[in-house]
Amino acid sequence: MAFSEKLLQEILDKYPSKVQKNRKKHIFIKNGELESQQIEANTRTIPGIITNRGCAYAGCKGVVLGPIKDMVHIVHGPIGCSYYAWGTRRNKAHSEDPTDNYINYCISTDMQESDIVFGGEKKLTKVIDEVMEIFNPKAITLSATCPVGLIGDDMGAVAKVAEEKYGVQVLSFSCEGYKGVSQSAGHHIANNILMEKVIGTSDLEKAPSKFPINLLGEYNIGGDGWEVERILEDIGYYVVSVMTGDGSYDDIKNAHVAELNLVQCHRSINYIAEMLEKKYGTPWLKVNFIGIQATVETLRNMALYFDDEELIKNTEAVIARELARIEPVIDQYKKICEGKKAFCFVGGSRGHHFQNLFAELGIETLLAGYEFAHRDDYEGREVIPTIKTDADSKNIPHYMPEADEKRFKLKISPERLEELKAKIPLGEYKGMRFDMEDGSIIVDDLNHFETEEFIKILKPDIFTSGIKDKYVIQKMGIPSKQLHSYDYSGPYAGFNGAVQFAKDISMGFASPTWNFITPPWKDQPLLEGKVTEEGVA
Ligand code: CFM
Repeated sequence: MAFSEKLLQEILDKYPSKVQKNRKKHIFIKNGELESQQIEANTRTIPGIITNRGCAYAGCKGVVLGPIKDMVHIVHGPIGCSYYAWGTRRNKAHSEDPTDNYINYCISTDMQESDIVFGGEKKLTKVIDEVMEIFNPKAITLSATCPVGLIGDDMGAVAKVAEEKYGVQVLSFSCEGYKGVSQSAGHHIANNILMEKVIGTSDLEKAPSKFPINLLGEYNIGGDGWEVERILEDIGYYVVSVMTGDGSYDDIKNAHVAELNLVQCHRSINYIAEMLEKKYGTPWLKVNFIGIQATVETLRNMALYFDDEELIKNTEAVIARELARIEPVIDQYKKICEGKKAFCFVGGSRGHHFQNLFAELGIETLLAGYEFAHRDDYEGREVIPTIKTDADSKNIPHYMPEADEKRFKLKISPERLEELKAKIPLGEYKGMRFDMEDGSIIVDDLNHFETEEFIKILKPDIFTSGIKDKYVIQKMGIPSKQLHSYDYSGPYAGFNGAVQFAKDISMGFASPTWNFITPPWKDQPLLEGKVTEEGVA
């Protein structure tokens, strides 16, 4: 069923007028005839609406820092902030030296009432002492949770004393959960400090091999990063660092020697990409390893950037070999998937990236959105100068380094850069809207009420989202695939990942389970009502 402005209005009509006015700005139906369609994003969720969003601490410690395997990540806060972030993101890591891989640990200061009343700095110092005694890591991060900011513990001072005492880097992150409006604030905070204090701190002046690249915004969920590295190394690239999936502190220190930065998740790491360009003159390329054609295009764009005959030859050889291997398998799954309709709602970049994979399997994306992305992730980076900073963004520090006098080096000539920019997304991201079909719906910070309403009208065959709505959706008789954690599966990136994804969602479609579920609206009378300013009508 095609969606219309009228149907959208019917959903919105159920809200009180103030809420309706607000939510209207977060939803649009793509209309390619309009040059621009502005969306409101990265603004505070209306109090009372239970949003899918996380917090600044989740974005900083959970998303960006957590996957760095050889640093110990200490959470300063009550235990719940640690426990509920422990092991759920599936950012895999392995290490040559298993004693230098702390990924499975959960380390918290376990603040109690007395720490809140009398201050928690002493306890934090004690935990650092214990961590040094037990693990003796090469570096530590400290992440603040909400109460730390409220009581004013000086984590920076504790970190400084510990650094002097132990001679290892102790990085302090003021990522109290309430900062900003979502985990997006935490990404920015983590990006700033990694850039300021870690990246470029090694003595390495030149990469040890040809075609050195950094892979930014790839967190190795379900092994995605490993599949991408397999392909890149097969072609002949040298991966200096991955930020931060299966990431290593020492590798991140060397990131300045790369000649190109690849940006997979634009939302969480575009800050570092920009800062690396400013400080070292390294351009960044928007890549996408989700989807077969997207992967192929990314590999060709990279080869074009380096413009090396051998590399181009290897790229084509790897593409041809991989396609010959996976296409017959994908074709089998396509028979099951063809003609299906999807909703795709994820955090900040997957809501866009997975649409390619759906399209390749013959699945149309009817509705997509992000929990916490910014306008540029929907509308393209050209809107950045027009984005107004509101009060919620003002407590997130903005950091931009100067060019490094010794190490700044243009990797390619300005003329060549301009020439390339016309062909490949160098320093450019066009956003989700650009790739979506006319008539499809784009929703920012989708909530549970809207989820149910859109499902009832459009009846998708699959809904890819997260744990917070998975079971509501499945009880409505619709298969739901988690695209944050990939449930228990993965990888979904690259060539092997595309096959795994096709297999997993085909199983979802083919399962007879759905025949045994009767959605509530099929046999229960529905109470229809409106919430108005005066109450329930
Ligand atoms: Fe980037 Fe991510 Fe995402 Fe993200 Fe996340 Fe994630 Fe995500 Mo969950 S960094 S924005 S903060 S791609 S944890 S690996 S799946 S919401 S769409």
